[in-house]
Amino acid sequence: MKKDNLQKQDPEIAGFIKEELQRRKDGLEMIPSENHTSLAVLEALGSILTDKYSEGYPGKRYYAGNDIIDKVENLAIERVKQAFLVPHANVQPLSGSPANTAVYLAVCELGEVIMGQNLADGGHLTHGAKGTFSSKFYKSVPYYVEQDGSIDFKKVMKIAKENKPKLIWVGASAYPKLFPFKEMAEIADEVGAYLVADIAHVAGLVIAGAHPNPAPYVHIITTTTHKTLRGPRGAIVMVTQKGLDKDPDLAKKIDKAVFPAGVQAGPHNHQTAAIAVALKEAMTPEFKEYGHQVVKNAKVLAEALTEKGVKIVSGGTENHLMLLDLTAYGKGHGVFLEEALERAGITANKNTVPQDPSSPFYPSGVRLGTPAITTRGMKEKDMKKIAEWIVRALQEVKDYRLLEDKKERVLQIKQFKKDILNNQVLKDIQKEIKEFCRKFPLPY
Ligand code: DSN
Repeated sequence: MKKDNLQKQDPEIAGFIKEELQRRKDGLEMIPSENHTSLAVLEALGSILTDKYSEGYPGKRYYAGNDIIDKVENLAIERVKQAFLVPHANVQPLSGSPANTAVYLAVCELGEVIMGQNLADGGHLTHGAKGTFSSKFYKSVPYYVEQDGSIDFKKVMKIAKENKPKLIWVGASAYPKLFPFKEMAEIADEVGAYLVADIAHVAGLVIAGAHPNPAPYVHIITTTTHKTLRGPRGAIVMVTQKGLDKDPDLAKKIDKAVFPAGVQAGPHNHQTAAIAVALKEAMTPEFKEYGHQVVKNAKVLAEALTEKGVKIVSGGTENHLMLLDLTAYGKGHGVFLEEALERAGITANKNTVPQDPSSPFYPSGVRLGTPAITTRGMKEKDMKKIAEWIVRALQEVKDYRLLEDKKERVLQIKQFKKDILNNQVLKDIQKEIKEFCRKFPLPY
């Protein structure tokens, strides 16, 4: 196949892709749920497999012409089983939220009680957050994280015993500690609930051996494939042996909830192929080293920030991410630091901290992660440099205070974004980061 077709046929889109590539080259991607995929993954993702309809599962398709697609999907499934040590996998969910929706459809009746980590305490929207389908269709009873960033399992047990949930989630989007599979299993088993581990954030670390595998403790595992796993956008639902022991039909129920009775029809075969490629990469010794380096880097970054007086939720990190607690600079300060970091060439995201005095729209923290910068080859000494840049950026915005009045606040942020464009210190940092990034090429 000839190259440069996009440039000739649609230079506008081709131009935007080049711009985005340049943005990534010049800056540090530190949103913990993002990464840089390999060229092999991108090739599979951009392949002709996207053209094929294949509703159903290998050997049982609704359309003809799927013999090759069956081979792709079967290989992806086998690799999931090998990587996570599970007896059943569905690789068709288009992304994380549909995967989690399929789990509800498989094991819960409408209105039944479910439990998940509170959204503002790092949980995910689909784990029962207010205003989402998961709290409208089910009775959501959240559990909370203490101010020091830990979970009090006695309190969780009490909530579970009082409410008798059908399903409990373990795993979160902004939790800097190892996910407590064992502790949550004791609670779920006590009340007879299905325990589902959402390991979207740490799936790559699990395969690398840098985070415990939930398989022995939970009944179901869900994950996206594009975070620490470093694959394409997509998701997987797995059923463990413990899950099959609890309910021998669980695998069938999950498959049916994905298709045909649930969340989607035709799978994205190009995506399935790219997931398979990512899983093969993730089972190499190089990836094992990568996973451990991600965690080492995060720990060094958290320590360096702490030394410079930045407060980190739970005092550090045990995984790939950390939460900067900015409550000392007033409510909702994450808004200011996120913007300052972006201007300086560091992409991170504003985030709530446990028991945040503000709201998820104006949170009081910033979430930082090391998966993408580790993919570029950055190591411990580089983390110390990054900590210095973050602290310099923080100095520039630490005196801003978010206004209480909602209308005034919108105007304030608009003006702040304009003003910050002219901040010379942030411009200097951006230049330094751009220069620094040249030593760390992207995989593409
Ligand atoms: N949106 C993903 C994240 O950033 O963590 C999943 O919640």
